[in-house]
Amino acid sequence: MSEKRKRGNSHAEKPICKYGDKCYRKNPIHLESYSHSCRSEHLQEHKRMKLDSTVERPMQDMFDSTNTNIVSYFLTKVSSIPHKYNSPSIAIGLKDILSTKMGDLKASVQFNFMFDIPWLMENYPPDKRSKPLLIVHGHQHEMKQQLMLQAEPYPNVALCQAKLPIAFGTHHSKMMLLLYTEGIRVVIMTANLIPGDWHQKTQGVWISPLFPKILEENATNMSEFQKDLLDYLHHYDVAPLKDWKSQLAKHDMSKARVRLVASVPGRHTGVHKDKWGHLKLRKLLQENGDFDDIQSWPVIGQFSSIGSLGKDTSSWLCGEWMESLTTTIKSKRLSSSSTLHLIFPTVENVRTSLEGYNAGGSLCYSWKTATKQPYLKDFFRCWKSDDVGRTRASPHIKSYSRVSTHNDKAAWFMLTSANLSKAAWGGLEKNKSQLMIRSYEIGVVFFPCDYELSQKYFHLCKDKSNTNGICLRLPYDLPLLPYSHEDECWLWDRHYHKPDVNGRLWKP
Ligand code: GNV
Repeated sequence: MSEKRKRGNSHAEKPICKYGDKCYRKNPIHLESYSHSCRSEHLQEHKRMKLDSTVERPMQDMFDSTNTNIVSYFLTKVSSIPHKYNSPSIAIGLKDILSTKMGDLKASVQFNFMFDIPWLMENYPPDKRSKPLLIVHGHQHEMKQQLMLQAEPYPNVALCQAKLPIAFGTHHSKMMLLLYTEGIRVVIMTANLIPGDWHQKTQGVWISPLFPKILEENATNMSEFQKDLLDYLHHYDVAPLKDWKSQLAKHDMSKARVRLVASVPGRHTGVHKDKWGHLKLRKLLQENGDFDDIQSWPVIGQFSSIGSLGKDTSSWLCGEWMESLTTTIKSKRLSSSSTLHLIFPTVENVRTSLEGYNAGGSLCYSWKTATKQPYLKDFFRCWKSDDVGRTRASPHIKSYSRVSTHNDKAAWFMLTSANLSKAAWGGLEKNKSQLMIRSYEIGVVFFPCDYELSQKYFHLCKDKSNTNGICLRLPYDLPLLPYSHEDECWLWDRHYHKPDVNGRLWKP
């Protein structure tokens, strides 16, 4: 920690405590020497919650970002890339996430889209494989039957079906709740619980700090993150998650340095309208995106599936969606100068990926949809990730960010399950009075001010050498690489005749 960072804001009478409302050193001497005033509700004066003194916390929690200046999300380990790109500072595997080093597991919940239950069980430590495991999925009919068959040999595994009341909705959310004797952790990620998603793809994982148990539950002390998470779980309206909600409420989540942006199916109106999807992100950006100089900064979106986005850019993409993603505290209006870049793999990206054309099975963009929205071509950029050694690890990560024109700073960064679709982010209906969402999604947004009050930007660092300010490692390289004249975007229902790295062709 540099002295510069410790001193904080020199304009204030007292230096600002860098932990803000999350500071737990509210003793008189500390309060005398540091200011804890903050601007948003999230940074309000924090009332100390009673910690359960009987619970021992590990000496050092590497997922507690209090003591680092690097934004704490991880990529999944990729087989057959140089070791340095799978180092613990960059990458994590499923076994690592579920390991006893993270805590002494008592019970867990896995929210996801795809499951291989026997394989998942093998990734839990041997002595934890009989602990209660709740699987939250969105499958019906044959898919549900298959899942039940998979779970049958495991008496500790319970299934919970999420309601999908609107057509074409899916349960995309990828989240773990890990209850330990020491506390609880929340993991939000982009990988399905199948081996192929953890082998050679680029995936993102956010792991919360260990949230300690509190003696007395106090709803008024809850962080926005915790309230939003409980609100999200509330929407499932199922008995097993009610128990988990009360468990979660008994933990102190004030150390989570992220905001939650989730989607739940429904037609959301009134006070509920800006709780979900792109309107939730818009609300967060109104509260936290407070600077003038980012008006011209481009938005970069990056995803593995593309839905039907309407007949022209104004239908949704550069209308309501971009309006949300370009929101700042001072302007609710879309600034005309904002550019949008959309990273989506080219056919050549897929052909030369570690998996070859098989990677294209997780890149869902159909010819029929693509022909209806030729305007997307101009926004497309190649997948390139040399900085983290993942150019050939096909992206299944979804991220959204606002990056400076000079490619050296970012105003915010979002890691989410949400692809580029109206089903995921929501679409305004009825004269903008309701937001219609089909799917369940969940993601986290990182803001510099949640790391250090005085910080307006993340510095985009290739390594740890830049120690001033807070570093963010993007999953892709900057500057972005435009499509060449020969490049076409990957469409998973076309034929490709040029052999891939495994000598195979693609005939879906
Ligand atoms: C292949 C995925 C996800 C997700 C969702 C698919 C599909 C499909 C096909 C992969 C996938 N959908 O992770 O949420 O047909 O929708 O990985």
